[in-house]
Amino acid sequence: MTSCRLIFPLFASLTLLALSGCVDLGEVTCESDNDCRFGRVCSTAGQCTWTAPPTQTPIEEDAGPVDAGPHDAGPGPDTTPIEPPDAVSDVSTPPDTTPTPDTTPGPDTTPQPDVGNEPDTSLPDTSVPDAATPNCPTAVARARGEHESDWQITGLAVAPLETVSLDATSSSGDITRYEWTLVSRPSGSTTRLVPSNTVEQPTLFLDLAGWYELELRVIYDDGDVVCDARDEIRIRAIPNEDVHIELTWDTPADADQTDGSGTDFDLHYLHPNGQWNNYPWDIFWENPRGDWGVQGDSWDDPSLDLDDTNGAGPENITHSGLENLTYNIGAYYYASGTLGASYATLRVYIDGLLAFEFADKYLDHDELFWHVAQLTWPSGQIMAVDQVYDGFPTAP
Ligand SMILES: [Ca+2]
Ligand SMILES: [Ca+2]
Ligand SMILES: [Ca+2]
Repeated sequence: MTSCRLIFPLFASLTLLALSGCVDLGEVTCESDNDCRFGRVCSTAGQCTWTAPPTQTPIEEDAGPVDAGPHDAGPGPDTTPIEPPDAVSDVSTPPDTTPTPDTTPGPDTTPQPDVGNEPDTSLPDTSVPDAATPNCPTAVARARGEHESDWQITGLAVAPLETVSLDATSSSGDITRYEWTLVSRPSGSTTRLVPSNTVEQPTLFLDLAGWYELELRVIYDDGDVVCDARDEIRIRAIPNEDVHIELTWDTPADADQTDGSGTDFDLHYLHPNGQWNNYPWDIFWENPRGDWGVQGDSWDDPSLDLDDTNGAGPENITHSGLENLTYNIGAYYYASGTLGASYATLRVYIDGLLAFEFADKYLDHDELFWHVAQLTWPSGQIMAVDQVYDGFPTAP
């Protein structure tokens, strides 16, 4: 009959059909429960019916007639319902997922210690500079001549024998130290930074004509972190007289030619009217200035601007407004002490430019006179003489 499909289909699928599919229950009507089989009872309507409605009512709705129907035929209902589709994917995935989790944790755990180490090592690296990061400095070197009020940052041109002021106060950032370096200077120069090369504003005496290159280094150094910056500035000492004569010397036996003891050379510049080592026509340490040219007019007078007595020089004579004459230039090795031989160098600048140089003239001992050159004006021509005398010669 149709009772199994029309009445409690799911219950049937869970109980009766589990035995052998749909069963003909036989009776249709009843007068008492005895007329009904399979544990049914006789209803007040006279029909055999189940006493207990299926307790799986919700399942009954979910299972639906369609699903329950086809599965009534076999034991499948228990195994097939939902599992197959799920199982299919489950079955297919296990081999796939199994190794996956196996490998996943592997790489997961492998990188973990790595990742754990990396931040451990990197963190302190980044944290240290972060914690102690200074404002690293920038360097600005400036210079100013004796007669100037404005600082120069790229370069400076002044006359020789000026004392130039240097300045690092325009540098910025955290600075714990200054270092000035006299990178280059004219050959024979013995100048140095005063009072030292580690102050913010040292000075530099330009003892010779030519170029002076300085480097400023500003430093931050707290013992752990060091950073610095550099700047450079060039200073040119340009003679501003018609004639500028320089004498320097190098005495090998003098271990320190910048200290207070050393050899003594004297520069001589002779007017054709005079004799060596006599004034008023020879300009030297005893006669540092003479009234040449127009009498009473100092503009055309030569002058010894620098006299050195303890090693290396320089000595310096300048002269403007020359008469149209030939002048003589010489050097006398005045005193060697116990230091012996020395090498003398003489340079002549005309209108600010180097016109003549005689370098490293060897003088074996003191009290030798070296007649170096003749200067003819107004041509500015300079001729080397290069004669050495024992003492001063009586005539140029
Ligand atoms: Ca010395
Ligand atoms: Ca001297
Ligand atoms: Ca004069």
